[in-house]
Amino acid sequence: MAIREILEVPDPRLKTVSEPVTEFDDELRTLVEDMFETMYDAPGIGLAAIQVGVPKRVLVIDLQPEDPDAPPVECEHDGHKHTHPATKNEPRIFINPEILDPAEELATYQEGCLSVPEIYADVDRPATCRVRYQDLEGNVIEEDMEGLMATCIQHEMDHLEGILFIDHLSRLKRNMALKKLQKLRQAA
Ligand code: GNR
Ligand code: NI
Repeated sequence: MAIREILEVPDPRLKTVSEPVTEFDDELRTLVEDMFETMYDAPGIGLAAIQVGVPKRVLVIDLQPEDPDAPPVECEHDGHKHTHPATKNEPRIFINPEILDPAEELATYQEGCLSVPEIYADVDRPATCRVRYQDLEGNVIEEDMEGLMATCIQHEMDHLEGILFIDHLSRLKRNMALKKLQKLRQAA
C-alpha cells in the first residue's frame, strides 16, 4: 500500500475524462488500496482515481473515516478488556459507476475537494439518485443513494468527467475561490 500524491488545481489532468475499467485484476486492487490509504491520510470522504493521476472510472468513498483524534473506546467481552477506534470505517468501492433517475428535488451541501484544498462552497445537486456500478470482482450492482452519500457520489462522478465542484459555481464565485486558493498558497 502507498499514499499517492493528490493532484490540485490547476493541474490539467483533473480535466481528463476517465476511461472505463475493463480488467478486474491486481493492478486495479492495488489502485483501490492506494486510493483508500491516500483518502484516509488526507483526510477526505471520497476520492476519484484521476485525483491521483489515474484516468480510470474508479471511486472510493467512506463517509465515516476513522477520526485519528477521537479517544479510543474501551470495551470488555469474553473476559478480555481491549480498546478499539471510536468510529468504524465504511469503505465503499464504485467501478464504472452510472447515475440513474436523479431526483428533481435538489439538496444543498457545503462541498470541499481534496484537489481544491481549503475552499468550501454550497452546491445544489439532485437530492437522491440510483447508482449502477461494478465491484472489484466486476459484479454489477444497483443501489439507491440519499443524503451525503448521494451528494458525495455525484461529486466523485463529476471527477470522472473532468468536472470539479467549483465548476458548478458562478464564474464570479469560481474566480474568487481560485484567487483565495492562490493567496493561501502564497502565505504557506
Ligand atoms: O472530502 C471531501 N468532502 C466532501 C464534502 C462534501 C461534498 C463532497 C466531498 S468529497 C471530498 C473529497 C474529494 O475531493 N473527493 O473527490
Ligand atoms: Ni473532489
